[in-house]
Amino acid sequence: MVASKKIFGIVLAGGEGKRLMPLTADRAKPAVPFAGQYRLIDFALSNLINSGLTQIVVLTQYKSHSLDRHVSQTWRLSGLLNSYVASVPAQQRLGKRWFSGSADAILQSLNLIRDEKPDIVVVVGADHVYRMDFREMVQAHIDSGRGATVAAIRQPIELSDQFGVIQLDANDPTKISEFLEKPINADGLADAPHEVLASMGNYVFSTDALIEAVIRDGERTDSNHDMGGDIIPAFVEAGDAGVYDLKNNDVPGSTDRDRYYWRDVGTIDSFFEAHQDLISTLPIFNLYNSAWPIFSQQLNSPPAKFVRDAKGNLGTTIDSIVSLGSLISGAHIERSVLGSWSKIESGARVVDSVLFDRVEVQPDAIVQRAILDKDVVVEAGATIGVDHARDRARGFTVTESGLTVVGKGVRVTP
Ligand code: ADQ
Repeated sequence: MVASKKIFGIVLAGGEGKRLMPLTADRAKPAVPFAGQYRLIDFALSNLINSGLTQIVVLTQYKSHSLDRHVSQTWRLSGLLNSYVASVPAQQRLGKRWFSGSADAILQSLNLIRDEKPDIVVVVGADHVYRMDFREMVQAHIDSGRGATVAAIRQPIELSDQFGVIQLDANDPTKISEFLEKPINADGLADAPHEVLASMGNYVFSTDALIEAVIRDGERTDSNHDMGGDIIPAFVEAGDAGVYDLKNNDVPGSTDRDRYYWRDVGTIDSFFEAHQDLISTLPIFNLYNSAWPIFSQQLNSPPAKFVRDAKGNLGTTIDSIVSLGSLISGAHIERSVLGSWSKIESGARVVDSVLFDRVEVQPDAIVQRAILDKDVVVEAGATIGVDHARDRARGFTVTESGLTVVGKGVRVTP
């Protein structure tokens, strides 16, 4: 590990993800399926594991059942002494209350840090798609001698109100001089007026500095107990926060195309766009980089199978990702991502869509520009995404950009 320091990982996974409804109706945002075989949290956890961290806790609270199950079933670091990824639900150690914010989640989990006595704590969000080698960020943190280091990436200025926006010290470009959490107005960068430097919600702390900061924050009545809103601004005020720009990160196997990729898939539209990238011929984010694998649940499933239908009619599948266990017979699949155990039958069309696990599309049904949650059944001849007024009338979510989202287990009739 970096300079023989002991490093502890905390994944903040308690967020609700309201803007992803109905996909977060009964799962936490980090448990939302992505790219057929993954959950969003797999990206953060893969980055930490590939960076050599072996002691990682996942702090959960909101609708955490499927997240806890996924973490315990998938992320078993068995065999290595005292190596673990442990899902820790809110334990109400400091009284009968849930985490009031991400900093409170850490405050209520200090026993986990104290048990391990690390030198460094890496704190990351759980709902972004990216690759990052945290060893390099930890080294930069150690070299800086500061208490906190914030990972950052340039983002379009119009997204400022979704991110912590960083201003750098004029005399020392590694030091943060101002940190505004989700400002309505932000100043663009001197060399790129249409961009800001945004916090990725990933932090490296010296352990003592983090413990002191969350305890002090816990005593304040004027704090929302939020990492981005309260803890980082406190470090900045004390002149003790540095920045680590993702552009300096060199992940093994990455290319110039995907080195600077990071997506907050926090809305239905951004979630959909990230999938459209994956199925393009030359995607920006390359799932096939085996030098920095993204790990996920290993399903004990048969391979995906593509056949003509029983009458001999051919199907076509192009520009798509199809997960294990799927059966496609005489159907047309285009620019789509299909989850495990998809069943797409004769004459059906699935175009520009994202299907979660075990979706069934029966003969001659049409699914276009749609996201179907797991266990949805589209009955023979039914359509989704063809008539938006009708989709809304049937209780489906239709976004402004015209994507139809059908919640878990719904049976769609013609
Ligand atoms: P947001 O993502 O909007 O902004 P938040 O909702 O606090 O901030 O979520 C951050 C992470 O913490 C997520 O992974 C979420 O699941 C988790 N989380 C939220 N509340 C929690 C709680 N009570 N207990 C445990 N975990 C919780 C943050 C930063 C910004 C930064 C963006 C980048 O605050 O400064 O720019 O991330 O997307």
